[in-house]
Amino acid sequence: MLTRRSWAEPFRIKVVEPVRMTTPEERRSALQEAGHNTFLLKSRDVYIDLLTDSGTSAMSDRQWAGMMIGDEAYAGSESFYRLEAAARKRYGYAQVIPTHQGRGAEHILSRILIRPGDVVAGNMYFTTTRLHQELAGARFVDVIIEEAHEPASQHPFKGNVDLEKLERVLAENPSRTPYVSLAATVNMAGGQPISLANLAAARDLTRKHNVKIILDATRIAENAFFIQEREPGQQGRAVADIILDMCSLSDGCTMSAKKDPLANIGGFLALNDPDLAEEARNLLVIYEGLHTYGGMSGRDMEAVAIGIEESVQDDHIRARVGQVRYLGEKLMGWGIPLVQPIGGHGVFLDAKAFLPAMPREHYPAQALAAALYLDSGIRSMERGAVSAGRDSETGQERFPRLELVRLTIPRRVYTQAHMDVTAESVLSVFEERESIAGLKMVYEPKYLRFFQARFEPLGAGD
Ligand code: P70
Repeated sequence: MLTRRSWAEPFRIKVVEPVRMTTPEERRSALQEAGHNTFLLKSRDVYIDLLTDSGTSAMSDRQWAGMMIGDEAYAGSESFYRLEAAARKRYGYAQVIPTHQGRGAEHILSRILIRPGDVVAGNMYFTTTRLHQELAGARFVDVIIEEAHEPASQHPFKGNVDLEKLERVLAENPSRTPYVSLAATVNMAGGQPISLANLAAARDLTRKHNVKIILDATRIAENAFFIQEREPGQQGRAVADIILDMCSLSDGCTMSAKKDPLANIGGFLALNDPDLAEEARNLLVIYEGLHTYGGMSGRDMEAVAIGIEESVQDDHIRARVGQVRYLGEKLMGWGIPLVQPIGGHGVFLDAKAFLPAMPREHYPAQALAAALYLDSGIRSMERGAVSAGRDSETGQERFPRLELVRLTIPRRVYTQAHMDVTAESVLSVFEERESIAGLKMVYEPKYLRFFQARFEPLGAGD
């Protein structure tokens, strides 16, 4: 008897992009040239690119057609009004402020809401989000539940806020907490969702303290899918309706349109308060562009507007998360240590469990990402100590409990056979894991060091 129905894609392929296969020698020299940092590899040297799901989606025929009708007027572009209408309809906020990408929105938001000495609480940090909060003078406090830091924990909503921790932060910093920064899903925890009930409880708590909630809605459709699947009473509801419920429990959001909304570039800040929106638009014209383009071209805005619509369809999101889960379950079946449950946008290998003998100071996740590239030309991303960087006050290196390698799946780009090849390469690296050497950092940039840092393998004498 057939007991399960597969998640097959609700599309067929019309255009393909050839990729290059490389030899082990070519990969060895490419890796060396890149300072053992997958961010510094050239795309032409990569076979399956799982660095990120950001700006790497395959656009639909409708999005490409929309590009042609993009209105490139400097002011009052038709494409902006279509983007504004789509964002209002699907996320429910009154004010939509376009930005060149997510961090543009984070910058403007941090500047209008944060005063030096403030505290921002959130469900785990994200690199660019926290840096903008810190640059505006705030200190970030993590209030995610403990389970989020444990790769093997099966908690269905590892993105949830620990309400006691949040209550403590709010009580200890009266009128110094401008907003709580909540991500859906939580990238650094492994693409883990927050539940509607937890979000509602956080909303009740922050209301009492007169504190706003700002969502990072970058992957909210994936979060809504998990709510539909796992949260009592939510089965049978449309993902689009769950997204609207989530947004209604907040005062605004930042969005990177390079993820959920299936565009190659773009983003926005959305707010309900018209006065705050006015302040934001004032800064926007300095840093991003006029309030009817915010750093995007007309055709980009058109692609985002259409992408938003496509991203909230149940069939789309089921197949998207289904593909990620296919890869994760295959690896789990072979005993590869990874973050469970499988997240929305990628499979996160647990580098500490993969390389248990390697000290944290030798950057096991960075070393594992390099080894995987060497094996097969698959590019992944370090999400551990290198990403966490240094404490902005003490300058000490931060060693987060999670030391992960992210295999991030671009939307609508790779096939099931690509997932099989990826899984097989991870298995072969796992079988040879004793031979993986640790790394030392030989160049460290001041901000967001993971993007451009360089490493050298440690020899027997180090
Ligand atoms: C990734 C990308 C971007 C991102 C995000 C969340 C939850 C905001 C943003 C910023 C790109 C990236 C960024 C920093 C380090 C590594 C990779 N995430 N919030 O690959 O949006 O990139 O448009 O400015 O995930 O996860 P944007």
